[in-house]
Amino acid sequence: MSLKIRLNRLQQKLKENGLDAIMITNSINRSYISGFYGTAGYAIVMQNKAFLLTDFRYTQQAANQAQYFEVIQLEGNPFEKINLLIKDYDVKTLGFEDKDITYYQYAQFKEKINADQLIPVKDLILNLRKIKDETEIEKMREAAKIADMAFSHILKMIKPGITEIEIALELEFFMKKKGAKSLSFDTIVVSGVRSSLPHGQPTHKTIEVGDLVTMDFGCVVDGYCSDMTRTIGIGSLNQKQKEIYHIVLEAQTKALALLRHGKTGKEIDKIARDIITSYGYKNYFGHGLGHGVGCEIHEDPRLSPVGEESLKPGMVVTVEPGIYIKGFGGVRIEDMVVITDDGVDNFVSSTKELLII
Ligand SMILES: [Mn+2]
Repeated sequence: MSLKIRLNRLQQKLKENGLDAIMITNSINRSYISGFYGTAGYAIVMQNKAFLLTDFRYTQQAANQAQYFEVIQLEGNPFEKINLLIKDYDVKTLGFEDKDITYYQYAQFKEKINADQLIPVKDLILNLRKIKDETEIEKMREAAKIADMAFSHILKMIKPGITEIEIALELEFFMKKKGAKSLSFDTIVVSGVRSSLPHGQPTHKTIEVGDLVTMDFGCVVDGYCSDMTRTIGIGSLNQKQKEIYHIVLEAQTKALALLRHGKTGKEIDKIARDIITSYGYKNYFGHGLGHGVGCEIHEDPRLSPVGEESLKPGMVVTVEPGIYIKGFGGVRIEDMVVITDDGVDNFVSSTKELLII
């Protein structure tokens, strides 16, 4: 989808919501709508026009990237230029991103912006971002592919004696070498009893025979994140470790198989949760099944007991059940998929068979 279509979708929303204009301050939303990747500026979108106000450092870049926006250079007080636009285009109702700004900024807006009404828009643009277009999907597919390659690579390095931190650093180094701009989040590597920490940070603990090792990682390509988790065994695993692995795998596979548009996040979460519950591990799966991914690692929709939203083609979500037993260890398996017209397309291709290396 081109930037033009994104802009038009937003302008349509302005009409539906009775807004003459919206002032976009969130940098991710600003680049999503305009194509401008600079870190400072205001995008002001009206029903039939769009402006990007930024300072000298970025005006040239903005003119190149934000092809459907008129670029205005800011000097000093931004409110003078904003008020000029409000006056010239007779903007009475101006939407603003209430979830993005501080109380201080809001007070400034109220005092200095001359629109009749400042209207909070909540998740207006975030809601547009939920449905990914082909170009976004390709970027996420690439980011997932790099993570897949990193997993294959790390399997060759993991052996007793290597530390969690060394594994995490190697994953990160590898992904950056393959073209990732940054990491989607701080890489999680937890082993042995520490694998019961769903979001544990890697430590100097060494990997030992009999450990479960959970690795949760992802990278950013062209502004889009990937996310995957695999748990492996070292040397040999006991019956209970194998049991929880296979329960999590069954829950993950079943939820993926039944994931399709029209279902709610809550319904998909329940599929996985019911399986884990049926084996007696209800209280050991204490987080939601998955989340949307895009420019940010955690976006809507949520696949969780509170996910009321109906899923649609083009949404990209994770499916990541887990079982975590304090003092024993844990397992999580995570894929990232796009919802299609007839099911899902899985971006992650690393095996989910229990690997004991
Ligand atoms: Mn995730």
